[in-house]
Amino acid sequence: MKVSIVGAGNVGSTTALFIANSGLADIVIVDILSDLAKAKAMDISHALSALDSDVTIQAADDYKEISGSDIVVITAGLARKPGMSREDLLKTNSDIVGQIVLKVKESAPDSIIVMVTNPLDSMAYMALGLSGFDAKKVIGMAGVLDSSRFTQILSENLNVKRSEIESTVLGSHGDLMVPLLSKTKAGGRELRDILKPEQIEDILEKTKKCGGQIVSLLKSGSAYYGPAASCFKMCKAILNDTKEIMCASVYLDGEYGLNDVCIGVPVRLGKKGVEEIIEVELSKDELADLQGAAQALKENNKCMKQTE
Ligand code: LAC
Repeated sequence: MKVSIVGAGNVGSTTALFIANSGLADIVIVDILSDLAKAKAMDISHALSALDSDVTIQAADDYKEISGSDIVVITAGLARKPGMSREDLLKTNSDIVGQIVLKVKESAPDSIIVMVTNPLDSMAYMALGLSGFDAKKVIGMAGVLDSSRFTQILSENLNVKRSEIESTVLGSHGDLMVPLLSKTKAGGRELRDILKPEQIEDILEKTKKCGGQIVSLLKSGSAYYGPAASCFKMCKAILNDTKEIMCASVYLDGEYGLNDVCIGVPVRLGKKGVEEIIEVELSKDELADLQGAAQALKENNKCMKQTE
């Protein structure tokens, strides 16, 4: 199996390390800064040698090298600076990602695109339009990350092991994410049975803000271990054809009453990409929040089209 990663920054190279370390696939790293890609590939190859792994990792100057990829992970683009929202990156990153998608279409037309660049729901939507790929084959990474963050914060607050928490986060990756309280359980119990409404509100707020908090603390760049691990989890489900259910940003065509938008919902991932979009029952408020998030994304997508 082969995974190509576009963008040799922190998210791209850490994703490469996770995938390489698992022995799941051979890896190609592409970056406009070709020395950066070379350095990361070389360094990871030394790590693989220390770990007695036989998968290969190489840097590529030319997109021809990504041909035959099962998955192309796109992480290239600017990260947020302190105080910026993900949406502030819309114009710059749509220019960068647009060029990349056209090259992926040409060199790896049978691949599945996993989009990581922010604002990722809009980048996934654009990638789908520009590539002309089947909608099953363009998948945005965020639901896994947001659910992982929600789980972690619940675990800290409730002193319950992460493995005993079930959480699901839908919607867009940003302030309009929609954590499903009706589907969240800790130690087998519903949140509203163990927490006061204001405590739940505080945890939800922390889940929404922790990506921005990491940006402020780092002072340069944004989170990468969490995003890379989430991306790896998705790639593993696709390459191993596990049909596991996780949340991801995918194109909706009527599901949840929504159309013409890529947004986070539960999906089953396997070798065809999105094998199924799962329509879970939502409370009235959750559905209204999901629709609100979709509306905001459509506005962003419209702005992106106007500036193309
Ligand atoms: C974050 C960025 C990757 O949430 O969107 O950390």
